[in-house]
Amino acid sequence: MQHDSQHPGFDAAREAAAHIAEATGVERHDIALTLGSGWGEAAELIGETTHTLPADEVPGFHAPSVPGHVGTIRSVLTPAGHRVLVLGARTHYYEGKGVRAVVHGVRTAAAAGVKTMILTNGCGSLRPEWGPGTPVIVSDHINLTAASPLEGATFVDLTDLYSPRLAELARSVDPQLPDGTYVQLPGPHYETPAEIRFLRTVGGDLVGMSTALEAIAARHAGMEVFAMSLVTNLAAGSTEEALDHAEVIEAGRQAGPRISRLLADIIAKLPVSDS
Ligand code: 8IG
Repeated sequence: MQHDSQHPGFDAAREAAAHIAEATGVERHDIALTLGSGWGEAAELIGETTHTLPADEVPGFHAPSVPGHVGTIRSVLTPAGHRVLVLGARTHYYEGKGVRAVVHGVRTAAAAGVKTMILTNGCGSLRPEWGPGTPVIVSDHINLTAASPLEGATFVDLTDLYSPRLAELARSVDPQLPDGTYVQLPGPHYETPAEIRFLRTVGGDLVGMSTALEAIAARHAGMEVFAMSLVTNLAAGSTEEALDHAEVIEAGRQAGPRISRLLADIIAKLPVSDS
């Protein structure tokens, strides 16, 4: 798809990308990776971090407001020679800064030359057989935010939004990886048990507060999208217990080494572009 660089939000992204190029000395990045809840350590195994920038020093980025989220932007060099832009600072829709702020990282990645956008998240599971610690490939989404990162008459095809090619590549690393449909809700509250029954009925497998809006913006910016969720909790009403954020952080800690290895292996298998 043609990169729609006239769309609102891309000027800010170009400014951020210019800052990153200047501060890291890396003119173009090949891959970008957004780290969600539980994925914080994943960048360590991918390669050598050559530069770390505090997120709030890069134009348009904000330090994250949630404990367990990482507030840096890193440039990582992989053994295969990929330059990976690791976005540790994600702005969530529930922060109320607007959808442009939510997708600024994704657009900055596109402006930095990125062709492959990898989105990760922590989420609730609508399937009892996918308990905390289960990594799941996102194969489709249902966007229930009632928002879009696209402004005006910007019609973008979302068939195959989540690249089947990259999902297949991930499965060549781990054939056991399940895939599912991710539902994005605005949050910040978790769901009621009735809402979870509703989401199962309409075809959701996973539920969270990120990723769908970013994936749409990534496709619009012309990038190939791969998304992976880490189940950190069974969705509301699935067990007797209440949901709390400490459980989310704990599931991430326990699954950390496995999902980090997984991501590193997937990235290692991506072809290195010659541009
Ligand atoms: I981590 O159960 C995480 N994020 N909406 N519901 C929603 N978001 C989440 C959940 C969850 N777990």
